[in-house]
Amino acid sequence: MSLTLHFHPLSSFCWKALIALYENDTPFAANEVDLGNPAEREALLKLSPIGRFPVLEDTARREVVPESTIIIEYLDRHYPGPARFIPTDAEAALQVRLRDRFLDLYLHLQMQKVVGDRLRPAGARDPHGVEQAKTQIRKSYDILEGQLATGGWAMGANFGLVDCAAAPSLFYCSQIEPFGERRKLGAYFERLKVRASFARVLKEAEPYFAMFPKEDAEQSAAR
Ligand SMILES: N[C@@H](CCC(=O)N[C@@H](CS)C(=O)NCC(=O)O)C(=O)O
Repeated sequence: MSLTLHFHPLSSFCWKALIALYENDTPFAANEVDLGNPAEREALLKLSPIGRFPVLEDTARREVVPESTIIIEYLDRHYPGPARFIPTDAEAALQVRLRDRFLDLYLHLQMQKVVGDRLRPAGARDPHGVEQAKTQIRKSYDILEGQLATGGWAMGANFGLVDCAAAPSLFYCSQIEPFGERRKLGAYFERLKVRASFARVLKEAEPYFAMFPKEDAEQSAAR
């Protein structure tokens, strides 16, 4: 086995890479990284100076691959399985990358902003930034509601990169902002939750959910 994924089971961007690995039953070793442990943090920084996970290490090809999207593209190129994540048609691939960027930038990072604020000490919080992030999440929901079909996956019949990106961000975003009347979005999320790869990710994360930062009294009062 040449692949190791450096990850944490609660990390949404790690989920994105895990979904792709599970989709194809790609063999890999899972190295759980505790960023609170200085030695483990140092080891991750040696692999990737940005110090964030997921990071995929491939001893066969002597490659270290950071960034969830790039990991998925790398797997698609070098360890392909029945599920293909990027279409071979160049124009279709561009649309997939565009939707993946949209989900990461306008949904996933906005959710990180809201959750990250819960970890800040009182007095160093950014309620205005949190409100802006929530507004963006609602706008992004509306855009997705307009894009999604009533069945299938984000880009049609085939499960791909965009679905890997959507599942983790929608999971955590839905705990911040409910989908409300956006029925296509709600139904799509229900389909994602029962997809075997994502259901497995959620099951494995379950024992860690208590570690997820909750809103405190000051933050709920600011809502
Ligand atoms: N753009 C990166 C984002 C990775 C990222 O933000 N990972 C978070 C966990 S979800 C992380 O490592 N956080 C640790 C930290 O910021 O110290 C990707 O797509 O992989």
